[in-house]
Amino acid sequence: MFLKKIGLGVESVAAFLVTAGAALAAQPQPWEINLQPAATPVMEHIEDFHNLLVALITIVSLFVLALILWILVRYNQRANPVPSKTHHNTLIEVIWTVVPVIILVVIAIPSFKLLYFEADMPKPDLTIKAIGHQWSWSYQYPGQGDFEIASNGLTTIDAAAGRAPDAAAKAGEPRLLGVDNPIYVPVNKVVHVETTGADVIHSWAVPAFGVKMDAVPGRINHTWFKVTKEGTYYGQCSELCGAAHAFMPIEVKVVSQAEYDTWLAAKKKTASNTGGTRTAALTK
Ligand SMILES: [Cu+2]
Repeated sequence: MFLKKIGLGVESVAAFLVTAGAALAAQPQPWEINLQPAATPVMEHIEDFHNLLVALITIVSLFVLALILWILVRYNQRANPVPSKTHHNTLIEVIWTVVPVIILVVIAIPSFKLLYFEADMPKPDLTIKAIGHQWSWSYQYPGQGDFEIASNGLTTIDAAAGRAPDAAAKAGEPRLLGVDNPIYVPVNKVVHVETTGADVIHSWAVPAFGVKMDAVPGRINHTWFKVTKEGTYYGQCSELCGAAHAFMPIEVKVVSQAEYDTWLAAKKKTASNTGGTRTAALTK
């Protein structure tokens, strides 16, 4: 309850500070100072934890500021010409040891709860495999059709340098976030994500899902998400992976089960193994 109250407080202040008309969107907004709206239970927990920390940091900072101001006013040379030679005060020493310990325990409990919640994947409804390449993502849907789709960013490094047109604007997609071939997942389903890298370490991250998992060559990492709202969600590679690191975005369309089934059927027929040759060694 306490958390929820603080959460609401922080969010409404943030909403006021940003803009009155900022719509909910799964992508960064101009002048945004808060986290992107949560689309999964994991991200809701992360938000709660973040709000608790912001409240604690604010209280501690204001308290320290008040102490400093008090010292400046009360104990400056003019106000206090004869300094006290007191040292050691058992009560104060106990307080300044015990109170920080209590604060750390208050932080540790929800922190561990969150870690376990993230690590405890419910029984997955489907698995997707995200493979990071220099510099794009490709995806496989193990057990749901033997296909692989390549997902290339629409804003290229050449477009950003002014050497080529930016296809993102033309496609009605946000700059640096839109891709030519978004992946689809069904709403309210537990999606198990496997990540790996084809060349160097990348990281598959979608902020609204509360998901960020390194994609390491020769390894499979696991994470999961369950999106509760249909929509388009954007993320980016979050491990510095080379010159075009900023140009390998992630776009996930969260749709109804029926729409997902239609997409999957179409992909099974048409998706060529676009990334197949590059990742053949990895998929065996
Ligand atoms: Cu990368």
